Amino acid sequence: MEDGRARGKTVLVLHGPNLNLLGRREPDVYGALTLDQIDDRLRALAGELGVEIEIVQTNREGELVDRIQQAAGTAHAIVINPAAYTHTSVAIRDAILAVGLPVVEVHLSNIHGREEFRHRSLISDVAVGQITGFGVDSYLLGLRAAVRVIADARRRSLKTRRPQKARRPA
Ligand code: CA2
Repeated sequence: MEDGRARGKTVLVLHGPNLNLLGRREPDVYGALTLDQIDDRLRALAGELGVEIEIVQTNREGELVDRIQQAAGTAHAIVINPAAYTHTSVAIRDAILAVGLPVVEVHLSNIHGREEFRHRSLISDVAVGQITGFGVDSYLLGLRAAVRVIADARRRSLKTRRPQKARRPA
């Protein structure tokens, strides 16, 4: 258990379009694991860290937007691989800004080492951070980062709510 302050909190993991094909095509770029195998590793790590995890894959931009909006009431942080929408989606960016939840952007491949059009992310500056190029470990590091962010926020809120020590009368 890394930080008990996040125990019982929920992290939403969102996988964007075509990631359901993982393990079946382009293993040189995206690795040999299937999405189910990545999800199994995420669930195992969530168990170790003591957090709840919800995982969704969709090929639809609008569904990613819906899930981000719904997360406002159900999750404490989001780990997202927006896949191709990383480079195009103002709608996903706006949804992230609207809900105000901490978001960790992850990519299997190093988007900065690939074609020019992949270098730009519309998400990175509204995310807490971006983890790119570590294969499945990008997701696992992303989950650890999300848990850390939740724990830090909780620590800060406990600090501001803690009653001040009574002062001795002069
Ligand atoms: O490296 C990543 O995680 C990406 O988000 C993956 C996206 C790509 O558009 C981004 O630039 C970087 C593509 C996901 C497509 O996944 C496939 C998996 C197997 C076979 C074909 C595509």
